[in-house]
This record gives sequence, C-alpha cells and structure tokens, in this order.
Amino acid sequence: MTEFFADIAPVRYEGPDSANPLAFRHYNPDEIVMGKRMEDHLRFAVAYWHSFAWEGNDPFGGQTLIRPWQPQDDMARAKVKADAAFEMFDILGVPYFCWHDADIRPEAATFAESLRNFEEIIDYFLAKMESRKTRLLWGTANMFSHRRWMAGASTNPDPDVFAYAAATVKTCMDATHRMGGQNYVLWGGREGYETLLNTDMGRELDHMGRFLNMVVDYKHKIGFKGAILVEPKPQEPSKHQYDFDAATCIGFLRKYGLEGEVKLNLEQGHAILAGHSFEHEIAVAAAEGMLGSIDMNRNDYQSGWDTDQFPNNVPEVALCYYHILRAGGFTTGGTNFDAKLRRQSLDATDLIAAHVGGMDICARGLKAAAAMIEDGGLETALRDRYAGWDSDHGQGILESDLDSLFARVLAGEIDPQPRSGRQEMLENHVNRFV
Ligand code: XUL
Ligand code: CO
Repeated sequence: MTEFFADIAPVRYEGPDSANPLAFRHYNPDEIVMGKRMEDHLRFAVAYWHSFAWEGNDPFGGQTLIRPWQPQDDMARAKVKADAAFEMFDILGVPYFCWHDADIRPEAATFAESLRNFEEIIDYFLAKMESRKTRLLWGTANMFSHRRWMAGASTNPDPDVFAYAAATVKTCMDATHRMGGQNYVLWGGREGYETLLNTDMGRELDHMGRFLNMVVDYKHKIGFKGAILVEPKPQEPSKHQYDFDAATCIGFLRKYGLEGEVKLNLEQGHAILAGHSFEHEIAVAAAEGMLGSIDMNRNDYQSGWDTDQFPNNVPEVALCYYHILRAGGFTTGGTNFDAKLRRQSLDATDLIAAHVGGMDICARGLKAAAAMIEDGGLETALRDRYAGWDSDHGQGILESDLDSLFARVLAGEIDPQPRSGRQEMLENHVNRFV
C-alpha cells in the first residue's frame, strides 16, 4: 500500500439510506438492470491524467495538489504513481482506466528514450493487471501539450510533425493492443487553428483524413479488435477545432471513407461548449450507428470553460443513458470520468469521493433511464407521432415525386391537420422517473 490511500477502505454498496460519505448508495455492480449487471452497463473508467498527472494548475495559478509521485520526471516516481492509481482502481472497484502516453511516463530527451520509459510502464501495468480485474478502456496519445504540437499534430504545416505524430500514435496503439484495450481514442486538441490568416484549412483536413486512414490501416495490420474513436470538441485549446461536434465528425469521416471504421467518443463538457446538450450528441451518433464511448464530465454552465467536473445532475445523466440504452448500450465503449477535482480539493479522500459521487449519479441515471425504457411511455408517444409513416399512405408519399404530390394536394386529397407535439406532457412523464 502506498501512503497516499493508506487510510481509505474499499468502497462498498450500502444502499440509499447510508450516511457514509465513502459508500455507494446507488452503484451496486451486481444489481441487474434490464437483464444486465450494472457494472456491465456503465463500464466505468478512471482517467489517469486528471486523477494522477494533473497538479491543480489553472490559467491563473500553478500547482495546488501535492502528491508523492511529484515531480513527474522520473521513472521511479512514475511507478509510485502507477501503484497509487491501481490502489484507487481497487478501492473503487472500477473495471477500466484510460491513459495518454504523457500521463504515465516521463518525457525524455529523445523519442527512443521516451518510448523506453513508456514500454517499461506498460510492462509495470500489465504485471499489476495479472492479479486484478481492472482493464484498459482506451489508450490515446497526448499530441497537444508539448511545444512540438503547438501548430497541430496531423494538421501541422510541417510534414515532419505529421511523421512524429504517426510514430507516436503507432507506439500508443501498440501499447493499447498489448494491454487488451477496448478502444483507441484520438482527440485533436491542436487540430484546428488560431487564425485563418496562417491556415490552409482544406489541406489540413486532407492531412487529418490521411492520418486517420493510416491509423485504421495499422489497426488491421496488428489485428487490434477494439474500436477507433475520435472525440469531438469545438474549441479550447484551439480557437477552432476541426472535430467540432458529432455531426461535423460524421461528415468528416464520410468524406474520407472512414464511416465504417471509426466511431465517436462523446464528452458532455464538449457538447456544452458546442452549444448542444449531451443527449443531442449521443442521439446524433446513435442515429448514424457511430456511438462509441462517453466521457461523462460536465462543464460549469456559467464559466464557458471546459471545467471537466464530475457529473452531479441526475436528470441530465438519465437522458444520456436513455439514448445510450435505446441505441443498444455500450459494446466496446464505457463511461470514462475525464473529470478532475476542483483545485482546492487537496486530499486523497476528495479524489475517492469525487468518483464515488460520479458513479452514484450515473447509476441513478442508468436506473431512471432503464425505468423509462421499461415503462415504454416515451417510445409509445414517439411511435404514435410517426405512425403516419408506417402506413401505405406515408410510404407512398416517400416513393412519390413533386408533381404527383402537387396533384394530390391540389385536389384536396391530402390536407394535413396539425397535432400537438405534447412537449410538456413528455417532460412531465420524464420527471416521474428522475
Ligand atoms: C480534452 C479531452 C481529452 C480527451 C483525450 O478536453 O477531453 O482529455 O478525452 O485526449
Ligand atoms: Co475527453
């Protein structure tokens, strides 16, 4: 046991009446929801970066969180960090975690040396995973923090940076594959622009499309069975990011012939930045069969920043899982907390409490979503609303043309009668469950 979590016992399900701040009141991994264990529905993952690599910095101030594995420039301390991380996975009983290369190994002077550090840590993880149930939900490359990425990775004006990005992603895909990762994620924080004055957008998009095709080719070459996911976000750190939102990503994937190969990792905070609700983004991806995984972390609604907070709003979360369940639930995906503590939350207990709260909110959301599905009221209302399209009359209209529809409308044979959309009644219906 490291010192860090020394006083914290494994978190257990104690039921809704428990007053224990470090107990689950709703997340009960073995409880069956719609025929499946709760753990298998939610597939929780801890994000290594926010929980273990982030030091509390914000744009106005430096480190607030003091951890035994700092400074994070040394392999021995990278292992102490891994020890603490796996202890937390055990305490929480989470089935998955996620990493960027930069979170888990110290960056060295050369690519080759950084790679050696990386592989040593992957071996260290694999040894820990032998005796544990925690698995890798996804791996990814951090191609946005180091100064080499300041003008983008695959969209960089310098071809050598494109090549360096390709080499980096290869190593991260190899490691994800070795660890039996369920997905490989690409989020392009600097794939966008600061000013159009120095940006050839068409060329950059072509390069990003080419890069993603290389990633897919490599996936097949090494026999990686997980899903390749891209993560939409409209801006921050770039003024504009090319993977703006789900709809933009889907258009991009179709343009470059990747629609059968790549799905989406959607994040609530990114949806908010794009001016969407999270369920909107999930519904867009689901409608296109491209729902991959989710990052379940919200923004502060007033700040306008990607504040990466743990979820704490049951009605919001319930509607997200409603759309996920309607789409058939997760396959390779899961619920990753790409969430960080507030910078005044200094203690190990805060880190555990944040995850316990987030997991409980998601469990409540899942149960509410399942109850809505089992009740069937929303689905019936939806079916009724579109029932006209199920008739021969409706299908005939779709198979018709402008001239013949004009003739039928002119003759008075077709004369639409407006019907209520019943929004308030549907909102009231949802409020019975959340
Ligand atoms: C950034 C973000 C990333 C991705 C992985 O806003 O969400 O952490 O999830 O690179
Ligand atoms: Co994310």
